[in-house]
Amino acid sequence: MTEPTMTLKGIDIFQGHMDRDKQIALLDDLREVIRAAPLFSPVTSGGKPMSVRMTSAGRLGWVSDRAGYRYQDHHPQGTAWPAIPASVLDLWHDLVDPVRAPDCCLINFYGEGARMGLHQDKDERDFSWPVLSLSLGDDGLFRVGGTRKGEPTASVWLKSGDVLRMGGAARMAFHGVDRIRFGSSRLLPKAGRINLTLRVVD
Ligand SMILES: O=C(O)CCC(=O)C(=O)O
Ligand SMILES: [Mn+2]
Repeated sequence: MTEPTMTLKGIDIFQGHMDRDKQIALLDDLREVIRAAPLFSPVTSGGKPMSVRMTSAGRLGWVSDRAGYRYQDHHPQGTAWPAIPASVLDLWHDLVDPVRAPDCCLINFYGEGARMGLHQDKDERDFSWPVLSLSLGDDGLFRVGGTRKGEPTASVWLKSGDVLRMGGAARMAFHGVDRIRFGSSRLLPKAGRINLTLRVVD
């Protein structure tokens, strides 16, 4: 059993869990996913553009547009989402469950100035499974609070190769990314940060 290198408000963090070769292999697989399911720029239900670009792999993908937030079985272009790469599933099976696979791998791309406000991951029907989050590329300042809005928060810089597991009470913790250090990593040729979240949806 792999032990976390630290915990932050109940979230298990595995710092440096993916070595450079694993990160490069993952990136190669993600390029194929993004070729089949291009990154798109979501808007909130109020029509406000989100600063991250995103896409998904798996049976279900997460989308947000004027009709609201939801999981659906196809990319906004109409095509089915590509399969979650085995290189990604391996990490899930290692750190979450050897048998059950996640339904969704949400892929967020943070360019210069992109961030993600404090939120809960609560569009899934089943909250009993952890969310596993993989960080690639530039450093991101991750903030986590409690399960209610306004509770004290704590922050950690997530680096390329770090893996985070939000399970138990921390499954419903508010969290977000305040900012990235654009250009801090040389993994992506044009800089930026990629975050993958693996989720059981239903
Ligand atoms: O980018 C991150 O580290 C977090 C992403 C996230 O919270 C989400 O996609 O729901
Ligand atoms: Mn989230």
